[in-house]
Parts: sequence; C-alpha cells; structure tokens
Amino acid sequence: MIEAEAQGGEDKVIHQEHGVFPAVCPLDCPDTCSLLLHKENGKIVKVTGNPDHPITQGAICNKVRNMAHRVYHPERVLYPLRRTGPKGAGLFERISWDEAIREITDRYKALIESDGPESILPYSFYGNMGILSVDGMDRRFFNRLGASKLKQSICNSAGNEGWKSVMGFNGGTVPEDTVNADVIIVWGGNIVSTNMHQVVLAEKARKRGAKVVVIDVHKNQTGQWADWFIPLHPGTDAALAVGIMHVLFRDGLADEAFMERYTIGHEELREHVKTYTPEYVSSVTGIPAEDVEKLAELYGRAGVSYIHIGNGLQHHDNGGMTVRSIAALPALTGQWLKRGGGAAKSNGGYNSMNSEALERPDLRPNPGARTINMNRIGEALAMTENPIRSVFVYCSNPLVVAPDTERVREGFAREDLFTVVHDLFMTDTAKYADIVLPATSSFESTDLYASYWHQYVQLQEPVIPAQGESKSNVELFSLLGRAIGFEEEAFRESEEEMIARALDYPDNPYLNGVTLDRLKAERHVKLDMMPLESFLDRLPTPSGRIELYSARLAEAGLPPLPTYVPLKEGYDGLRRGRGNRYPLMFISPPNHNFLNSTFANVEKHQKMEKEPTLQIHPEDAEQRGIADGDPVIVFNDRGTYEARAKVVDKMLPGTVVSQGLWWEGEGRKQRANALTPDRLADMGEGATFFSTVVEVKRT
Ligand SMILES: Nc1nc2c(c(=O)[nH]1)N[C@H]1C(S)=C(S)[C@@H](COP(=O)(O)OP(=O)(O)OC[C@H]3O[C@@H](n4cnc5c(=O)[nH]c(N)nc54)[C@H](O)[C@@H]3O)O[C@H]1N2
Ligand SMILES: Nc1nc2c(c(=O)[nH]1)N[C@H]1C(S)=C(S)[C@@H](COP(=O)(O)OP(=O)(O)OC[C@H]3O[C@@H](n4cnc5c(=O)[nH]c(N)nc54)[C@H](O)[C@@H]3O)O[C@H]1N2
Ligand code: SF4
Ligand SMILES: [Mo]
Repeated sequence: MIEAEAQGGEDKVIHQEHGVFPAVCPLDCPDTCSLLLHKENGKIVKVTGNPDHPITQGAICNKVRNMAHRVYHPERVLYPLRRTGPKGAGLFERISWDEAIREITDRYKALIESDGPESILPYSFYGNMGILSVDGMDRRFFNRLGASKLKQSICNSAGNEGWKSVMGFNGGTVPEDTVNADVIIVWGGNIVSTNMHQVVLAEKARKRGAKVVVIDVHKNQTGQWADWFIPLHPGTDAALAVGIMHVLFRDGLADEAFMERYTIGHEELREHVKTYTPEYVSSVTGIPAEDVEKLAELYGRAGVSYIHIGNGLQHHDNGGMTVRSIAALPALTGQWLKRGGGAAKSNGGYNSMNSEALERPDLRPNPGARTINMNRIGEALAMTENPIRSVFVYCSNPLVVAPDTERVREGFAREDLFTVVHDLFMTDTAKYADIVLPATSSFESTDLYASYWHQYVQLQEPVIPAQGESKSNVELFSLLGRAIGFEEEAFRESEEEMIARALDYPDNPYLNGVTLDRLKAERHVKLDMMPLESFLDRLPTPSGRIELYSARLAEAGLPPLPTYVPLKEGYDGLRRGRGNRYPLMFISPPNHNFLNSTFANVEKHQKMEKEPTLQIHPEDAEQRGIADGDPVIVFNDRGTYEARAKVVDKMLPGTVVSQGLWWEGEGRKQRANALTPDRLADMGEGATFFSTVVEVKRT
C-alpha cells in the first residue's frame, strides 16, 4: 500500500512529487490513527487510513479525510505577524522571524528583570498530540525561563483522579479485548463521534450477541446506535452506579472471592450502599426504578462486561467521584479476571515516557514557582498581586475552549498584557495577540505519538515542506531558547535525539522494546503488554489493592466510598419549578465534525455542521413558545449564546444540549463557553463545563 516509504531522510520525502506516505493523526482523539498521505504534484490530495495498522484498519473519520483542506487553507498563518489595531480586531502586519524573536526575547528579559520570570505564563493544550511538541522542547524552554507553571486540567483530570483513586494508575481494559464482551456499557461518552474504532470493536462483539447500553443525558449519535439507551439527569451518574452496587450486593451477584483477594473496603461498601435503593436512585437520576433493577441484573449476570467511561460525565462538580463510583463496579463483579471485562477511562498510563528527560524540570531556577489552573485563566489574568504580564499560547484556543468566555476575553484584552500566539490560524485567541507566529501542521514535522486508548506508539516524519515561514513547536522553542541565551545542550537536540530520550525509560515495563530504530522501520510499534497479565498484583494504590475505600480521599475531605454528591450548580430533581431563574441544565459536548474548536473555521467542516443548534425537549420548548427551527438565545449571569432550536425528545425535560465549539460568528454570539463556569471539580482541579444552568428564549 505504501508505495514510497519515508526512508532515506526527510528531504527526499518532502520533495517527492508523487506517492503515498505514512503519517499519524495528530488530533486529541483516543484513536490516534495511522494515516496514509497521498501526494500528487508535491501536494497532499487525499488522506486515508492505514490498512496495516491493527486498530485503524484502513478507516478514519470524516474530519481527517478532509484534512488537506485545513493544511492548505488559504487563511493559514504563514508569516510572523505584529498587531497594528486594537486587541481583538484582527489587524496585523507581516514581520520577519528575526524581528519577532527579538521582540519576544527583549520583552521577556525586561519582564524577568522587572517582575521576575513567573510573570510569564505558557498556556497550551493538545492541539497537536505530538510528544515533542507539547511535552518536549516547549517545557524545556518555560522550565529554564522559570515561568509560572500551568495546571493542564481542562480535559480529563477529574475523571482520571477518580479512576486512580480506585485503580492507582490510568490503565484499564485494552481495546482489542473488548470484542469478547457480552455487555458493553458506554457511559457518558459519544464514541460514534469521538472514538469510532471502539464502535468497530463493539460491533464485532455485537455480532456474537453482545448488548450495547448507552447511559447519557441526551440520545447522542451513540445512543441512537445502542441496543438500550438510558437517559438521566446530568451529574447523577454516581447515584446510578452505587444503586447498581446495591442490587449486586442485595441479590448475591457480587463476587465475594474476588473482593476478598483484590480489594479493600468491600465490607464498608456493602453497608454504605444499602440506602441507594432503586427507588431512591430513580428519584435522583430520573431513571425508572425498574430500569435500575434491569440494568443491575444485566450487568451482574453478564459473562463478560466492559464499561467505557467517557469524558463527558466528568465535566461536572462531582466528576471525580462519578468516575470513581463507576470504576469500582468491575471490582464488585470480578470482571477484571476476564479477557475483555473491566472498564477503561484513559489508558495513557501504559505508555508513560521519560518526562524528566523530555521536559527537563531540572533546568528550572525556581522549582517552587506558582501554578496557574488553565480552567481559571480569566481570573488569573485579572490578578493584581504579582500579575501575569505575558501569556504564550500554543496548541490551544482559550477564547473558545476555556470556561466563562467573557472573563477570558477581558483578560486577553488587557492592554498591558504581552501575548504571543503560535498557531496555524488566526484563531479567536490569536486576534488578541501582540505577536502571532506561524505553526507547521504535523505533516510538516517530526514527532512521536502515543494513544491514550490503544497501545501503539507511532512516528511522524515530514511529508511536505513547512508551509510559508511556519515553524514547528520544537523548532520555535529551541530557537527562542538559543536566542535568549540558554547555553544548555537541551536546546540543541534534534527531534530524533529527543525521541530516543523519551523512550529510554526502564521505569515503565510496557515501554520495553519500543525504540527509535524500530519505529523508523515499522512506523507503529506495540507496547510490551506482558505486564498486564499480572497487573492486579501490583496496583500502585496506597494499599496495593483496588480501593473501594480510599483513606487518601477521606484525608482530602472527600467521601472515601463511592457516593452521589449533588452538583453545586445544577438540576437536582427538586429545584426545578421552584422559582429558579435558570431552570435548565446546559450541556455543550463536542460535535461530530470538529475536534474541539479545530476545523470550526474550515468551510468543508462548517458545512457539515451547518450552525450552532440547541436541542430542547418538547415540554421545555412549549413552555417557552419555542418551535423547531426558531433562533434562540441561551443565557445566564455569565453571558449569552445564540443558536437554532431543535425541538427533540432526546433528553429528559430540564436539560438542553448544544454540540460543538464554534468560533465567534459575524455579529453572532456563538461561543458556548460564554455560559460555562470556571469552578473546579471535586478532584484533579478539573473543569466543570456541564454543571451549569441557563434559561432560553426566542429571539
Ligand atoms: N468528533 C470529535 N471527536 C473528539 C473530540 C471532538 O471535539 N470531536 N474531542 C476529543 C476530546 S479532547 C475528548 S476529551 C473526547 C471526548 O469524547 P467523549 O469521551 O465522548 O466525551 P464528550 O463528547 O465530552 O461527552 C460525551 C457525552 O457525555 C454526555 N454527558 C454530559 N454530562 C453527562 C452526565 O452527567 N452523565 C452522563 N452519563 N453523560 C453526560 C454528553 O451528553 C455527551 O453525549 O473526544 C475526542 N474526540
Ligand atoms: N463547552 C465546552 N468546552 C470544552 C469542552 C467541551 O466539551 N465543552 N471540551 C474541553 C476539552 S475535553 C478539551 S481537550 C479542550 C480542548 O481545547 P484545545 O486544546 O484548545 O483544542 P482546540 O480548540 O482544538 O485548539 C487547538 C489549537 O491548537 C492549534 N495547533 C494544532 N497543531 C499545532 C501545533 O503543532 N503547534 C501549535 N502551536 N498549534 C497547533 C490548532 O490550530 C488549534 O487552534 O476544550 C475543552 N473545552
Ligand atoms: S480524529 Fe480520531 S478517528 Fe479521526 S483520524 Fe484522527 S485519530 Fe482517527
Ligand atoms: Mo479533551
């Protein structure tokens, strides 16, 4: 299939006019697909899935099949730019790289002198999942500078902490094994859109007779595909999980021998769950008590059951405890001993690499530097004591993706804030920058990729030349480091040297045998999964066992046992109809054709999504005189959001849903995060996007 292999050095490949070349999908998606880039006359004309990759198996999503539209988009930023108009207006002039680098390093040196290095803040996420790009040279630069640290908790940290409180590390059931499941529960995840190869695996299980259950606050694309869709009120999942435990213990479906050998706290749990009767669970979740019973039976009696824990259900005040409660279920049923049984939230723990060698925290002159939580960037930029004087944004678009947009916008609008944005496009955030720097696409650079779901590590080498004057993150931060006068070898290392360092990590037995040489020869190399056979005997929890009771959580003031804790801002089954100004819960998960806010500016992808919509239940619509197709305004004390109403019976009354993160429209308020809170979740200082209430009216 691969006619021309990327061998003989990158120069040869990037200058080849025709051929099919290997690549990796760089997006923040669990599937981390292996791609083939088809070139004609020196340009990528087609992107397809690599049939030889065991997970990709030749299939990729629509977003990335259309990736060439993004790579060659006429609006790509190709040269360094300096702002000439007011912040946010988008007026810039072209400058040279020399000027841009000089301006940044001069400003940084002056700031370090006047305010200290912590007045500078990097703001980044995983717009490109390349390890060298986002956990590599960039970290070296900001560490050596002594900049403020960034807590990167916008995505999955509440849930990952919740999972770890039970299992100790971010590893669970591996994808290929899930074909053996008899019952698959997709809980708070929209895998048809966000993890398509898990759907392929589930379909294989289904052919053998497996049942797929989807538990969600709205009948998303995955709910429509399921055998059984169970709608519930947002933020109430822990009640359902503990209710299932109630039935398992009550009906003798719990695996006593497994719990005795591998867990701690099952006796306390047995007592604790007694109050979570199906009737009580029903009153909290909105699920009929019979369905709670039926689900517990189905789960408890399944030969092999697998629970896919999505990211959506943990974007709540109680997100950590919710994932903790669900993660405890396979321990009650002994599913961990069955191939394909168990659960998974994130499997990133299997491929952890040598982050010290990559990120070089040892270069930091001030190891105790302060940490700023990325979910609170608006508040952080408003601090008057030790203010942040400069932000460097890369691989993220906070004006669209961070909660409480208006506060974020006010922060970035500060006249005295020196802002640099490195991106491929003039994003909503870049419009507020003083200097905008052009970034390469991942197909123009060398990088290392690992998935937070499957177990293949992959290598990307450049397939086309850097467009315009764009530079990769590695080039940029090594250039900045050298320009500001950092003498260390770390700023002179090549990508290949960095990859070799990342993989040299004996602490992680799963990484055994994964080397740069093999990656160059084979492109995707599977982790050594032998250690998984005995993982239950070496769990890195404080007790070494699955912790149904967590002393550590108790010390932190959290419930030590799986527990339902109501949302701070949300529908709790009682508040509704009692004069609450904002009686609807607003859920804004990703859509099918964007990747967070990436692609939201590409016509091809915009057309597929048409415009921002608001799904509203017929009862809620009728009360407000809203008809299908009406333009509506969604509002609360934080801001407003404009969308078109879709009156659908896909949620319980009281919840409205808008999928997709859009950039600000022409004269139209279409950023969903205008409505979302910057409160932090119960664990991991995570984001609480979906714990928010609103009102809706026709415009
Ligand atoms: N097409 C596409 N794919 C993506 C992304 C994208 O933007 N577009 N984003 C990528 C990223 S960064 C991530 S983190 C993943 C996220 O992908 P998923 O893990 O699928 O998570 P979300 O899509 O955020 O949310 C999934 C579901 O959670 C539901 N939900 C919200 N609150 C609750 C609740 O309280 N209980 C329950 N049971 N369900 C609830 C939402 O209605 C939504 O249907 O997808 C990745 N893949
Ligand atoms: N309301 C609401 N808000 C959410 C979510 C939600 O479900 N609802 N989901 C949250 C989640 S789970 C996540 S992960 C975050 C994601 O938030 P972000 O990580 O900010 O995701 P993107 O919007 O895709 O922005 C990534 C940016 O990186 C740029 N980029 C790509 N490659 C490179 C590169 O190599 N170098 C540089 N310098 N830039 C590059 C892209 O062009 C793009 O502008 O959003 C969060 N926000
Ligand atoms: S976005 Fe996900 S499904 Fe689509 S090509 Fe990339 S890794 Fe594969
Ligand atoms: Mo995410």
